[in-house]
Amino acid sequence: MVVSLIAVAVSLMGLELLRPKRDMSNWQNEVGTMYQIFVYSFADSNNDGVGDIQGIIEKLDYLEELGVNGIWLTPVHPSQSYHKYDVEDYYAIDEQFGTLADFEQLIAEIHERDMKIVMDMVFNHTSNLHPWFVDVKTNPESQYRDYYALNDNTDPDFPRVGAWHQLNATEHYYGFFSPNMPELNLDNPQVIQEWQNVLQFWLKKGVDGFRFDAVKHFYNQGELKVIEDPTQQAVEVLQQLKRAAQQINPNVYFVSEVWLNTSAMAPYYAGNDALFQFDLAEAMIKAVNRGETGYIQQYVENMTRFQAVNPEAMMTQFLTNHDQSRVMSAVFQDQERARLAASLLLTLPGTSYLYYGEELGMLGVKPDERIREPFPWQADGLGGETTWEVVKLNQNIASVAEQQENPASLYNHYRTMIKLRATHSQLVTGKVDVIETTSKSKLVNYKLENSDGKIQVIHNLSKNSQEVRIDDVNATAIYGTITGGKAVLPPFSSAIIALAE
Ligand SMILES: [Ca+2]
Ligand SMILES: [Ca+2]
Repeated sequence: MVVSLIAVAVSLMGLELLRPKRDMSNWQNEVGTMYQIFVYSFADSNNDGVGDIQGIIEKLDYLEELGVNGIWLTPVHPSQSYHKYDVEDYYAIDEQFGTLADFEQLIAEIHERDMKIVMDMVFNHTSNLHPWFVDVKTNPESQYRDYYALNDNTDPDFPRVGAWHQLNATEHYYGFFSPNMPELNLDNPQVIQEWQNVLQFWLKKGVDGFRFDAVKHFYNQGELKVIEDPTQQAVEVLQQLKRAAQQINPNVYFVSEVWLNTSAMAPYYAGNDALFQFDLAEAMIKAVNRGETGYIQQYVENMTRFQAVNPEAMMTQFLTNHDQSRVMSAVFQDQERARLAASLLLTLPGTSYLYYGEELGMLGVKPDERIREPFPWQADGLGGETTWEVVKLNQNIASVAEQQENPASLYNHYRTMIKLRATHSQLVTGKVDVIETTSKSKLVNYKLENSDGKIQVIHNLSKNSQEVRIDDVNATAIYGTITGGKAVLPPFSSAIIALAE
């Protein structure tokens, strides 16, 4: 009798009873590793050659096994391009990718795995095929005219610098990236209201956060008649969006692409939880290519700078993304250096983002299509691979299935480091204390401490084996080797050490 009552209770309350409740306020502690999916290239469920939402759902087991805590999807809205950074409808899913029901299923299955989902939001511009812009183009009385940055040619005070395109016989519109991407007038409160509605729509569906595209272009000098402080104006836009988003989810996560150097990008933290550290990414690539140890000091300085703007600033590191040469190409196809790059990325506190395929050592150099090649699931090509473009650079890359079977694969190195991140909270939330970096020996050596204790991280950026004395006699190696009171580091390797004192 008791047993059956419990069974009824479980079935009534669904999974709530069986799973620990997700604490959305704890993004900082829970989300150590994120995975960026370029949707067009990732996984194809219906053999039309193009990646899709059901394909991602089918591969969630893969992502869970890799150990990542969430995914960032490149835009999924209807769009004429393959990358879909020119949106025609912010409330729908591109039919190449599936349906709204597919996307709702994806959200549910992500959450079932205690993972998070971050959507890409392109608010700097729309597609030229967006109904607002089509109306502006075809209707002189359009109510959407003030949604865009228009210029009637006759105003002598309006310098036409930058990317202006012909709207009609007398007017131009601004589009920094392309004529197909007309830029919005973010000074128009109606536009902000539209974006607030879009965010609330997706938050009600259960999305956990947003990655905002091209934020440094929100206010390009010259696109509107008066721009006094482009940084501050962009921050205010994001703050307005945040307030509206928090009405639906108080813990909504905002991460922005502000592709500027650290000092120029830091002020944007006033409107964001997280910003991708482009300078740091470059410094980490230099660390593995040239043995330059300075990235760790840069990380610490960045944190100080960001937290001065926003005390809750989350550190957000990555190596490369869909706009840059892939890591394996950036390290000249050197396997050891690629592994070291992964180790650097995954031993920094905060949220570390991987770009799909990085864990396989995929190659990629521009043009863009070559840094977004189909993901190789199986050597026979029958694992849900996309075929929208011919694989050129990655014909000889070992597939997921092959790398999973090989304990020495790059995939398994990524997996090991991601798991360490998940099991040693200091790697995600520890306070960084740099012990030493010596450019001569090419060693990076730092401690990470939080309420769970202290660990020490050492990276050998050189091609020589090195030893580092560990004073704590009770220290134990979590990763790597300690022998006779010394951490022993082969070339381009790392050690992670639990300290007792
Ligand atoms: Ca497909
Ligand atoms: Ca703009």
